[in-house]
Amino acid sequence: MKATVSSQSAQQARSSGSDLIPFGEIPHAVEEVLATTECIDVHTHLFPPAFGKIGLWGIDELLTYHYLEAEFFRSSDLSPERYWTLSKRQQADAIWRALFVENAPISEATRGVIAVLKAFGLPTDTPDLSEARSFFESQKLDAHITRVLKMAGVSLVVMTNDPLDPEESSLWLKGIPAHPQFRAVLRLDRVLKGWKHSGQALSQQGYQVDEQASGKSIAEVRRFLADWYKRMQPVYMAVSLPDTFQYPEESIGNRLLAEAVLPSCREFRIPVTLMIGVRLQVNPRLRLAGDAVGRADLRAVGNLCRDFPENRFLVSVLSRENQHELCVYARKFNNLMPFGCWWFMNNPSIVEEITRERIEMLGTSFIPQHSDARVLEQVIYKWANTRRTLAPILSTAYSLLSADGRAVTRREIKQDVTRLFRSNAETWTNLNHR
Ligand code: RAT
Ligand code: ZN
Repeated sequence: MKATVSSQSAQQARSSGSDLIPFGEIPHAVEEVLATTECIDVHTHLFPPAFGKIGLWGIDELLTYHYLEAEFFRSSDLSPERYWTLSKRQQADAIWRALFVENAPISEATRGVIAVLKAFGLPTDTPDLSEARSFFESQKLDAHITRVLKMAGVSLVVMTNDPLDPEESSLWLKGIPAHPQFRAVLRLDRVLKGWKHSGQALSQQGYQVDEQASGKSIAEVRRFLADWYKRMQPVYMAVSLPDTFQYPEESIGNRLLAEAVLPSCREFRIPVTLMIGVRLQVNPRLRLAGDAVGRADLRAVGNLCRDFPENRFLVSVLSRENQHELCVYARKFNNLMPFGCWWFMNNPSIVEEITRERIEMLGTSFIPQHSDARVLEQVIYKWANTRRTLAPILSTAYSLLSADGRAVTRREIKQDVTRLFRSNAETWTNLNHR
């Protein structure tokens, strides 16, 4: 990765001494740059209005976020089976009561709801949700999206789009109007991890594949990827992988990855995103909230980066124990871009640790965060938290640099934050080519 923006002007400013920041003013300068630099959210589960009900927003969705459902069952006697029979509104009421009224909402996910309510000037401590509900019900979605993204300091949102989800694929097949602030991602979990079913689904879409993915199946999967590439114009292809993921290893998924997905990514000049470390459904009673984490063997990442030097890999790992190793692999392979503090990692104490480690080992050559938002308004608190956590980390980095003998300029800070929040994503994906 090369430094991208305005390094010449930063050097000019440095040599004239005009823009140098006095030591004591570094924290303020960093905060100011973080607050005024819009970011690209490289992985979310958000959708623009054209996707209808698939796009989640509003107070009831915020409260029934699966991160909160997992916490709810720790503070309520209601069984999951009973909970799933309730309406969305009843579920939200039950969660509000258990986690926000009967207990102080001090966990990361509960504080997030409070921060969203506060951002809209709504009450944060009422026994019921009526005021919040009438506020959200009165919003027009298009304008609300624009407002929320502005409040979050997000200029562009990258979605997660599943070509084998019947509800979603029928929308794509009819044709979806492009939205200026959303970009697609071709998500391939079903194709790479459940060939038994997905092979049949591909057959139903007219591709001549067989159960073993043999014969002309690989060529047909490539045709499938090419058709969906044309339809979605995705900025990358993506898959989430279990902690047991190995490469090389003989499996249909690995063959499809090596012989279909990676060649297609090369052809379309887009990266592949690997999200590694999920232990699916350790408690199926909790449904979406029932997944856990396991430490992965990152030799697989090293092997892929080495064997496919013409491919670019965006990688996020779910286990805390894998984070340092990922940085080391990124130092060995410049076709590897670590990104985000994913899911169970997205807590301030862990984000802080991971981000310090990444800066110390990689400078600014990584993408520090994505929101993973499933409900629109979550971008408000998730990006506020990212900026809040990054501020002291960057201040410390520049203060150490200054103490070691080199003062920083405001432009250098701007350039670094722009690289972290935008340019790394822009140069790695085809975000700007549409
Ligand atoms: O963080 C989450 O919401 C998880 O449920 C997953 O969706 C994960 O982010 C993924 O994209 O697989
Ligand atoms: Zn996700």
